[in-house]
Formats: sequence, structure tokens, C-alpha cells
Amino acid sequence: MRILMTGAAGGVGTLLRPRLAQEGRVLRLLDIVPVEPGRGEEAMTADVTDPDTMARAMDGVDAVLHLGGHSQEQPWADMLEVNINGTYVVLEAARKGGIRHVVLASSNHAAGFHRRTAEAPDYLFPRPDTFYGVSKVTLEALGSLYHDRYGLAVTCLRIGSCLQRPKEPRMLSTWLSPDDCARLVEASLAAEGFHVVWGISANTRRWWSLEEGHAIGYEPKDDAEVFADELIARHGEPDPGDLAHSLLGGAFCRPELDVDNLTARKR
Ligand code: 15L
Repeated sequence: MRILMTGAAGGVGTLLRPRLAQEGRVLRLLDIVPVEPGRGEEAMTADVTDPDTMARAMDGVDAVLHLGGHSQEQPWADMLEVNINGTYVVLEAARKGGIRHVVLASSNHAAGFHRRTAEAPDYLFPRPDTFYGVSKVTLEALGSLYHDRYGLAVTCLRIGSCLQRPKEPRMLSTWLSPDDCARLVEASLAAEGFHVVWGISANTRRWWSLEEGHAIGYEPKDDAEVFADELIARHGEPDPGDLAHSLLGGAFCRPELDVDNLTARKR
């Protein structure tokens, strides 16, 4: 079994590499920056927006895990090229390469402008909080299209906060532990059909449903609550009146990411 992982040098890719390693499995690590392959790995330095290279990247591959792209807000032109066109190029190369299973890294920011509720349902209608969020909505739409039209099995992961450990109180709800992330990816790689799944651990304070995750066989084992005392002591309880805590997308919903402010920051 060979899995192509795009964006392998990024935060999530780096956490996943050792956790996805298995006897008889090869991880093909693809990134725009060089990655040093370890045991059971091979590496390709390539741009996900380049169709010829992506076609070559599919050679001998059984499944694709697409993590590549910007992971923070960027100007529209960058989002359009790297995240939106990049996802199209990956899916098109997967289709032509006869790949059956594709896992796409979406984000909670695809639905970031929804108000927080006790537990938002699966398949929550998109309400992106940024151009980044729009790119993830588009990723889900492309995944849906490639499933319905071409029969690929596609699972989109609306990832919360995938870090070694939660860094601030919001992440007591949104944390996806690295081990649970690997469990979720394993379940997604085996899933048939088309799914949109929230990417969180079994957090006591979670805001998102785990039902669709369970339906594809994801059994999270970690809970951010073990970090609660320490994080609340350092940062205080989240203030529900603060927009960063009342909306699902947190700080991504703040005016600092309005397009004019973003353009000014880039100058
Ligand atoms: C994301 O989608 C980002 O890529 C990541 O950097 C975090 O900000 C995360 O969401 C989050 O909401 O915590």
C-alpha cells in the first residue's frame, strides 16, 4: 500500500508521518519544500498546482491524503491558486491515476461564522469565516463532485486544532490530538462513499458532533480536558461575549482578517 501525502512538511503532516507508518506501507511525502524521507517513506519536491508533476506523483499510489495548501488566511489570489486550484489538480490527477480513496483536509473554518452551540451537527451548512474557509468549502465541493461523478471515495476532515497539545482555552473544545488525527485518517482511508467529518478528539467541551466520525469507524481516545486546569489558570475561562469564543471559527472571525486589513498587513 502506498499513500501519497501532500503538504507532508506542514504541521499536520509532520505529526502524522510516524503515526501512519506501518509494515508494508509506503508514505510518499510530497511538499513544495524538500522533505527528508525515513524508513518506509519516499519523497517528492513538487507543487500541487502542477498537473504534470501531480500525474507522476500518483504512479503506484493506492490512496491520497491531501494536506497541502495554505493553513492560514491569505490574499484571494493565493487561496485561489494554491488551495482551490491545487485541490482541483490533486483530484484530477487522482481520477486519471485510478485512485479509489482520497482524504481531504478541510477545516472548521469552512463553517466558522456559525454561532457556537452545544454540539453542531455533521454536514453543518458552510459559513466560511475567511478566504481560507472559502477554499475549504470549495475543497469539500470538489470532493463531492469527484465522488458523485467519478466514483472516488472521498472523506473531508473539518479539522479543529491539530497540535501536540492545546494552546489556549478554545482548543479545549477544538483539539484534535495527533494520535486521534492518525486514527481519523486511518478510518477515512478505509471509508467508502462521501463524508464530511469533524476532526476533533473526544473532548469533554467539544462543540461538534462525533457521529459521522463514529459512522466511518473513528474512535477518538484523547480528551483536551486533561489540560483544562493549566490552560484556564494561564488564560482564564473563555468569555462567551467575546466573538472569538461565540463563533465556531474563533479569532478567524475577527476584523483583523477583513480584506483591507489583510492587504495592509501584506504591504
Ligand atoms: C485551521 O484550519 C488552521 O489551519 C490552524 O492553523 C488553526 O488555526 C485551526 O484551524 C484552528 O481553528 O485552531
